Amino acid sequence: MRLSAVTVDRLPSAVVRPDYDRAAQRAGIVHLGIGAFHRAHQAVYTDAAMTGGDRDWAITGVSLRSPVVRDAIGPQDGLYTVTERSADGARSSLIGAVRDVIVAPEAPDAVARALASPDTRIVTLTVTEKGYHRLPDGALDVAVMERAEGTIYHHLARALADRRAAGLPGLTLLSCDNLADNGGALSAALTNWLNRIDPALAVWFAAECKCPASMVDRIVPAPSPNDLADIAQILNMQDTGAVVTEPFRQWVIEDRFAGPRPRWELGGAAFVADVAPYEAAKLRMLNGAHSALAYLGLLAGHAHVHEAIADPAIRTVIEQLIRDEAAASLDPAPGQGLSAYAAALLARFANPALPHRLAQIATDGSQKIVQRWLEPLAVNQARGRTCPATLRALAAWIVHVRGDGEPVADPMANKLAVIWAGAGREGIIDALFGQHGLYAAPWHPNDEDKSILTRALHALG
Ligand code: CS2
Repeated sequence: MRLSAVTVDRLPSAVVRPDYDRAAQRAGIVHLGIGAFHRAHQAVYTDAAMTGGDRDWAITGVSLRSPVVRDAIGPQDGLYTVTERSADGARSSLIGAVRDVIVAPEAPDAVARALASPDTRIVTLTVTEKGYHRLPDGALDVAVMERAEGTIYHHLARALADRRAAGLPGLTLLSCDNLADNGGALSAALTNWLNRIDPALAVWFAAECKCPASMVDRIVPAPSPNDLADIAQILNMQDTGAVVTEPFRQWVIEDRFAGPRPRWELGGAAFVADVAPYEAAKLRMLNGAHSALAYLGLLAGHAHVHEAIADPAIRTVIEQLIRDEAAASLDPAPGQGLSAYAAALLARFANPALPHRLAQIATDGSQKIVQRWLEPLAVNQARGRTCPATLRALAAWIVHVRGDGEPVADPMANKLAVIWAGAGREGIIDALFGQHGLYAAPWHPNDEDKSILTRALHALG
């Protein structure tokens, strides 16, 4: 038996269910990039808002590339479960917020119709760092845009033009990706693109749409076949769209919308005037530590986060990175307790009930290191502080992208391999981070940084 609108009543009573009339809800949200993270995060908050009485915020999910999610939850009428796992046990909830999944390359017109529907007021995005097609300095990679159809900018530009032509209101475009100032980054890149293709549309976009920033947090490993088998035991039926996650979740959203929004606060979201302090803390402390665990952990032969953080040599580096380097680079908001946050992160990483593959976190490092490591390195440098732990992590990434160990899953894998081949171990630091290096901003190593990096490169690689 498989989960669907027909079988849903046969779920065990311990599974928490939404209590609104799913079929009666109109779709107010289009989500670009519907993967496990969205299903365990924004969709859960939206479900809470509708359970709390909000109406017409059903989600149309869009997969920008693969049909996997559509095939997993389409036959289940959009239904799937979220299971929170920790040392204390497991708790499953049924999520009803997703109405439909469109596979963009198969049906670009259906994506355009959903985005240009009068019911749609919000577009949320989890398209990963590389989905923004930015160069290492943050500028839009216009060459890619001109070569390839089907990026977020193509879909959004078409939708905005359709909405303007139909006299419809603008949209709130809400990035939920791990980028610094994700809303500003999306707005700047889209404006750049619109100015190239239709400058009047850029003016309409600026007047009618808003791109609030948001900080999203929940650890959601890609579900493994074992996870799906465990969930089938709990549910007494198959759920091919099931996701497993930790009990913790957090969403801090800049309160700047172009129109109505669901009361995501009913699911625990916080609306604030300035997301930046929360976003920087999350990117540098959680994600920065995650990437460090990934590259140092893989080099030490570990497979999962909870195993790497249990390795005393790695744990020492991670604690130092989080507390003495990442936290030290921040300017926290009043009441934002960084030391409690650090302690909570270390406990979350140690969760033995949620195996999180280091190789998953190691993907796309070229797109992640700026906001996770290079920006805090630059701030600390300006404040006169050296960051041995972050530099050790950076050395582990440099060794990783040489490409002779674990496979390098990264849009810049080839480019990095070519740079390595040309520069060798003597020249690689300058080739990546020197004045004319690949990462021309925001950080260049000083002499002390270079000698720490060089020693670590020898020790690790
Ligand atoms: C991870 C994130 O894969 C990665 O790069 O660091 O997906 C991380 O699990 C989430 O941001 C947690 O909120």
